[in-house]
Amino acid sequence: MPYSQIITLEQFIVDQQSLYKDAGGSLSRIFRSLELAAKVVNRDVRKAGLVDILGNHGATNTHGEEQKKLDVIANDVFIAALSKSGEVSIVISEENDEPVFVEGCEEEKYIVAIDPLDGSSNIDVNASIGTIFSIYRRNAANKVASLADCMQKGKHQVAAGYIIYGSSTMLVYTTGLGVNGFTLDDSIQEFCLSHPKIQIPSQGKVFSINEGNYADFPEGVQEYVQYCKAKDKETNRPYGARYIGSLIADFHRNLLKGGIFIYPPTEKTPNGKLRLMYECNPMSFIVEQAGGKSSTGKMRVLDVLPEDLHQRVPLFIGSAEMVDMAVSMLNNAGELVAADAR
Ligand code: AHM
Ligand code: MG
Repeated sequence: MPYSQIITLEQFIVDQQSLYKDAGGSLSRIFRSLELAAKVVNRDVRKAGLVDILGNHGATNTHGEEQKKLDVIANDVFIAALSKSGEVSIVISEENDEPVFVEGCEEEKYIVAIDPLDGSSNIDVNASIGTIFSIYRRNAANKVASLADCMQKGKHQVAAGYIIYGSSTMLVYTTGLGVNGFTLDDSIQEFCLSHPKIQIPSQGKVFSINEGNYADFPEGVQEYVQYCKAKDKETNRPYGARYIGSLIADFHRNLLKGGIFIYPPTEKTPNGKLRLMYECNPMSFIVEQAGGKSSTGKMRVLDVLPEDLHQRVPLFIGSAEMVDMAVSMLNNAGELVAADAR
């Protein structure tokens, strides 16, 4: 592409700034910090096999899971970059039990939630991983930031996005004005607009779910999986099954091509596995902005009022028609089978 046609992330954000509700430049400064951190983490991810940054760090996170070294690095890098932006009063992270209150920024307007390295079990096998972020405005009535400022419904996000460290590195984000994707051009170290105005097809041909847990799925989810695998020319079934085990990678593919990702409640994990604040809310904001849908199976994810920073919710997310169908089967379990039997 000729240099004159390149639109960098920074340029794009400056051009869009007047459209943001907060046109004071604060959000742009936060984005600049996220972009810098993304480049640093990208560099580390790319050399993960070369230097001793693979493997477990020894510590376990809030959820009792082992942290990988790269998780720790990514967490430190994003928190440091966001703290330095001067615009963020609190950073909450999937990897930290407690919120990080940024020193000297107690009165700043923004709160950022991050999953610094999602899908980290894929690091050792060189599959795609990513960073997820979500930005909220603080309650202006409170002079100083507090934990209560973090407990907001996802529909109040002012921006959300992810960076996927895949065969190329991309940053995809929304500020509520549609979804745009930027690919990192290694040669100039800039994220360049490559996927403008992303729209998810209303119907896809792919379903993504960890079918190994089938026996533990609710009846309605089992029925939906059977529906996806059944032959039917008219509706283009069976659908393809694609599951990487890295939410960002599965989500990103479905966003571009159409499809549904499900992490249902199971017997072992009645609220699913994914975290509301760090994974489900940002992805839900993005998918809705791209014309798709997201549900816990009972309600719109973005309407869930968080009770705990690290709470989990079941997730049905992707192409609108597929999510509608899956949720309706979940809630009408047994009826389809009964109807078939008649
Ligand atoms: P992580 O935050 O510890 O990496 O876990 C989240 C990941 C998601 O990326 C992925 O969708 C899910 O866990 C896969 O879980 P499972 O292996 O149970 O299918
Ligand atoms: Mg995660």
